[in-house]
Amino acid sequence: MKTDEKMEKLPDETLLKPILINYMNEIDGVLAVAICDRNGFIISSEFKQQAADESVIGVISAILDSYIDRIKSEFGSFGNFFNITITGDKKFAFASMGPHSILTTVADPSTSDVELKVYSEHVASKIELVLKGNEDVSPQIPEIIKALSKTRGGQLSKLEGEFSNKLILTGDYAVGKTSLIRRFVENKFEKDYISTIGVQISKKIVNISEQTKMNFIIWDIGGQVKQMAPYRKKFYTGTNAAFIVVDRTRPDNLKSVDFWFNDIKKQIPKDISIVIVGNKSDLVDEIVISEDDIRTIAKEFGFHYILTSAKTGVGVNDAFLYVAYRVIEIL
Ligand code: G3D
Ligand code: MG
Repeated sequence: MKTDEKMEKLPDETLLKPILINYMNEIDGVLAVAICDRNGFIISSEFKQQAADESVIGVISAILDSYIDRIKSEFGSFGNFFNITITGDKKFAFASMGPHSILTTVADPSTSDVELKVYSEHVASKIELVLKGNEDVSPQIPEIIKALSKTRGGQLSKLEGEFSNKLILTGDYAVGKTSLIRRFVENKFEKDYISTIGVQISKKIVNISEQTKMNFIIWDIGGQVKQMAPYRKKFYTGTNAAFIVVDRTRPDNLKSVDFWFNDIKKQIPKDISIVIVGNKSDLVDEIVISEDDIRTIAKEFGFHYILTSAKTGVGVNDAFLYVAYRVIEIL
């Protein structure tokens, strides 16, 4: 591993560092974090004070070197993955959410696996966005991630199995429902278009862990579904989770949360996982619905929210992964 090469090719390090530092400080047991490319070259790293020991980077390098070949053969250059290994008296978590990088986290062995997984997938998604050239990636960890990381008593083993999740996207016309789905299903992509009912169904299988698959069946409501009563039932039947998508640049759009929530409740008697998705967050100058506004209404209704941009990809993986985890818990 050539750690000495890291400074030369690092135009993005000023954007990466705050993300790493924020992440490291969020979980007590984390001692060090490093971003490598898919060949194992270290792009950026950070250490907690008590672990400010250059030997840690040596250990990361050594472990990654032996791990990289396995990653390449198992996942190719594109597959996302997450893995935890215990070596000596340290826990190592590896997460990759795209072709550019692998996030390695070195933690105390007592650190919760779920916490490591949920946070490092989130952070690895952000790093990919930065490496793709996005400059407006916030280092803040959204509350949705914090809430998720506390679930399951820290045990990933409880997640084993193959799961199916019918997720519906609700929200007014042109808030970005179709764009969010496109962004999420991007690489592995199968879709059926059922034009007769004005609804588009997309599928995507996500490997939650080596033992766990989530089969997303995503229903995209057409603009006319609001009026087409006979089709609404079909749209809602068997749903496990819903997004209520809001366009943050439209002054009155937050009011529609009430409409869509009531609509969901009328059609689906059981409790399902609902997330308010505050979309078009990239349009900074046009935003009229603040995070505070969304947080307040989410609290009122008792569900979580996330800020996204289908355009840049910010928050999109988080939104979908959140419902994946929640649905596994509910099932
Ligand atoms: P809908 O499926 O909810 O009706 P669409 O919405 O996904 O069709 O999106 C409506 C418009 O908003 C589209 O623009 C789309 O490109 C845009 N859009 C969706 N999400 C975002 C986002 O996060 N940021 C920005 N800047 N634009 C977004 P057009 O111009 O094609 O109508
Ligand atoms: Mg649409």
